[in-house]
Amino acid sequence: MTFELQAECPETGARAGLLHTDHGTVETPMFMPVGTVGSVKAVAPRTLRDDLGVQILLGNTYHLALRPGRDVLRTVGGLHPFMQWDGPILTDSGGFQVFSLADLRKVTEEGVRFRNHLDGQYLTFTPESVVDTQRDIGSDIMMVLDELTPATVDEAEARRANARTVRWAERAFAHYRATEPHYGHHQALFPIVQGAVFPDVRRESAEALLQLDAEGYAIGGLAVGEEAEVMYDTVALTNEVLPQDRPRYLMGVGTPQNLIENVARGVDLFDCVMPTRNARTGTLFTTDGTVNIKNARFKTDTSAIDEALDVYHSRTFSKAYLRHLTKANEPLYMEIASVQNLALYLWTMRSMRAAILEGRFPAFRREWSDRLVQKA
Ligand code: PRF
Repeated sequence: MTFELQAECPETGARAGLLHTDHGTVETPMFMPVGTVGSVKAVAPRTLRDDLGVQILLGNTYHLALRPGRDVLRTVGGLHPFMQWDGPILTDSGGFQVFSLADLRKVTEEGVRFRNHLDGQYLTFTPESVVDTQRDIGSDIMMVLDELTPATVDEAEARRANARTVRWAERAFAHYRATEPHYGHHQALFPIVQGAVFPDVRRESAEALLQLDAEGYAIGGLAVGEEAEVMYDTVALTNEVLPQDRPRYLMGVGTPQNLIENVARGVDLFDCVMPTRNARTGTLFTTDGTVNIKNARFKTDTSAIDEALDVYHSRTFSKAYLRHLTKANEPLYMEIASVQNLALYLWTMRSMRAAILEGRFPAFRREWSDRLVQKA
């Protein structure tokens, strides 16, 4: 995997680049739709690629290890052929999901033991086992197991958890370097910077992980309840330590405004459930701002969902029709709303990339950062 930096905004930290993987090139900055169990909910891979311009998907090791499980994944040749997506795939390690989904868990130096949310069986994830599972999945970018802390931790606890995350990353890399991919394509491994909102712990984390000489770095532990400005400051100071010539991935972020503000601070890759999850509760992200389509004012609104986006679903169906489908709980509403929200996210990323390459990112940011989250 190689990362080619193409342009940097002279006034902000924004960058445009190309991330070359064995499954194709990702134009950065880029957003990765979440395909937790091997499907972006309600949207087929062809729509993602051809209609939306999606270039890379995210999958979850935690869910895929439980179902369909490692034996099935190995037998079918990994996730790419199984789900009929031949572009790049990044998998999260399961660290975050164990902390948010499993009901009982015990973290030791060895790893994390937990009762899974599907059948209640006890399982253990270790830094080594999650690399092995991601080898079975065949993701192009694998993530290390990390220890998550709640938003409320104090500095001493953040330092202790981060020290363990660093030791786990060292074990993951030793195992990674001692094992081979199963399916012939290269798999990168990214460590995850933690340290909550404490500048010194963040810097210690990033500096320690630099020793691993990884192909890219992730920033975790943010968007867990802190103020947006605190997230932005933490991203900015972390990116001062991370190498210029490697991609930076901010995990689980965020609103369209969060994407713009973090690109301005040097982030290259994002993933978030927000566009697809919020679609299923009726929240639409549009070029006119954010709305809930169930609102009575859309009852007879025959205007297109989002005329400004060059996407079939956005231009063809009316707001009144999507409101009706949503209120009637008709399955088609999920597809239309998910496609609209992903279209807006992908449009935002493409627009930022073009603006960075053409030297007008600050103007784009001024025009759109607030506008995309305003109530339309
Ligand atoms: N670690 C991992 N996955 C994540 C996060 C993290 O900190 C976050 C935090 N926003 C989202 N997904 N492994």
